[in-house]
Formats: sequence, structure tokens, C-alpha cells
Amino acid sequence: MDDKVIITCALTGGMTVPAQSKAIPITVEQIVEEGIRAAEAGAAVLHIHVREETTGRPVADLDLFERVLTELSEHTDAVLQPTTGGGRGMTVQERAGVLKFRPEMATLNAGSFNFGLFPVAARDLPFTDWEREYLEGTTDYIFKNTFADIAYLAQRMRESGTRPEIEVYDVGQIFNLRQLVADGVLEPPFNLQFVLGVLGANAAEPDQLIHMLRTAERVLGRESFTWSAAGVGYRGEFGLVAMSLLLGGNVRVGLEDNLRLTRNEQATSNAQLVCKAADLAALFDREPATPEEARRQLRLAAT
Ligand code: KMH
Ligand code: ZN
Repeated sequence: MDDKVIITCALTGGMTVPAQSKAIPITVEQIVEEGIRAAEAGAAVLHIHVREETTGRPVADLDLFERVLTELSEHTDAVLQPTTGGGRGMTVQERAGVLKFRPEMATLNAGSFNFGLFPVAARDLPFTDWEREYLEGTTDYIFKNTFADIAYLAQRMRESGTRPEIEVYDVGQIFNLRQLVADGVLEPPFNLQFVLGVLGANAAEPDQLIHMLRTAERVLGRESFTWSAAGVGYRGEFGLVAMSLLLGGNVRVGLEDNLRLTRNEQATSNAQLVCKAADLAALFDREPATPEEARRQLRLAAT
């Protein structure tokens, strides 16, 4: 087990809408500020989406990505990990656009599924028309990551010198990876992120995490990957933090995945969620990895 734990902070995401929480950063300035504070609190990796600045709608706008990446790199040494998953309505080509900035890491999603956020639309929140439509429309939103899409994104990442973090949402996607290795599309060692708790994929339950971890060890080989877990929702997020700390994995927290600091209290910043993860890590005698330690563990090009 690596005593150091890499904390990734997923700052804003591409699936929630602003009415769910005032803390969700929207503008470039807010995303950058949140990223700096999260890194100061112990996050070694910042996972990044961007949003239209006037509405908060998730977008794949390259000008916004460029500004966020440039400003963050001027203020923090954290590993910057933009999404290639994007949000509803974006094509795979649009999602790949951010690779032109040659980030040292980016997400690569390991399979397709119906990414269902529609139950949120039934909550009593002051949704605008687009927000309600965005959430309700996920009854019919396939988060599309076909074998062809994955091959395309993997090739683009090779060209940009970007190391993929592979997002695995369900156990079957581990077998997708085995096929992608056989086809020469992907090559171990992998950095896996088990993302559990998305409706349409797997649940953020202890048994499911263990099952996915053991399956990855059996199918891909125990030495062929590092891993982290991200749970969606409050119980999912901190439940999986505790499990990963215990099992020797890394952790991801952040307002992309969860909006609450305690069961009854909204988080007011990403840094609060990072601090809570770091406090839990201390209870397990694990210290947050610095960005340099994270680069070494994740085998990023810069090391
Ligand atoms: N927004 C999504 C549909 C990623 O960043 O690569 C999934 C996602 C994954 O956020
Ligand atoms: Zn994301």
C-alpha cells in the first residue's frame, strides 16, 4: 500500500446545474479560485470542466478551457486533468478539443451508459427552464463512449502526450479495457478511477467497489494499474473515501460528485471537501501526496 494518498478534486462537473448549489463554481475566475484553494487544502490533481459564464451550463468551450488551464498553471503545481467526458449534448470530437492544450492528464471514459440525473429534476429547487430540461433530458442521454470513441480519444491523447485517467463506472467496463489492450488501443499500466453511484451504471456500495477492484486485479493484473474511487452523492463520496483509504487506493472528492459537507449541510467550497478527505486520511495514517509525488505514482510524463 502507498502511504501517500492522491486526492483528486473534481471542481465543477458537467452534469449538475447551478440551482442545486450556490457553491458550484461557474466562471473562469471562480473555477480557478476553487482550484487554487483545493490544491492548498491537499488536492494533488484537479479535474476540470468548464461552464458557460452567464448561465452555468456545461460547455466544451476551448477559450474557457484555455483560460482555466493557463491561470491554474500559473498559481498551482497541481496536476491539471481536464475532462474528455464533457456533458450532455457534446460530441466526442468536441469533448476531445481540450487535448490541443496538451494537458499532462485527461479523463478517458471506459464505456457507454444512460447517465441518469433526472431524479434531481423532481426536487423542490428554483430551476430555470434550461436546467430542468438538462436534467429531465437525461432519461434519454447516452454518455457515449463506444470502442471507436475510446480508440479516437486514446489516439488523440497519444498525439498530445496526455496520460489518460480511465473512468470506470461499472464492472463490465473492465472487460472493455481487456479488449482495448488486446486491440492495441490501450496499454498498461493504467490509472483507474472507479466512479460509482451514477444512475444508469453501478451503485456506490462497498460490495460493488470491492467487486470492481478484484475484477480489475484478476482481468488486468494486480500490478498493471493504480486506482482511485469517486462516489457520487454525499454518502457515496465519503463512503468510498473511507473504503479507498482502508484498501490502499486514492480518492476523489469535489462538487462535481457531491454537494454536501455533512449529511445535513451543504458544502460551501471544494476545499472543504478536500479538507474532510485529508482529515479522514490522517485517521488511516495516510498523508496527502504532493503534486510531485502524485506525478511519480501516476507515471506522468513530467517525472
Ligand atoms: N460529465 C460526464 C457525462 C469525465 O469528466 O470524463 C461524465 C464525466 C466524466 O464527468
Ligand atoms: Zn468529470
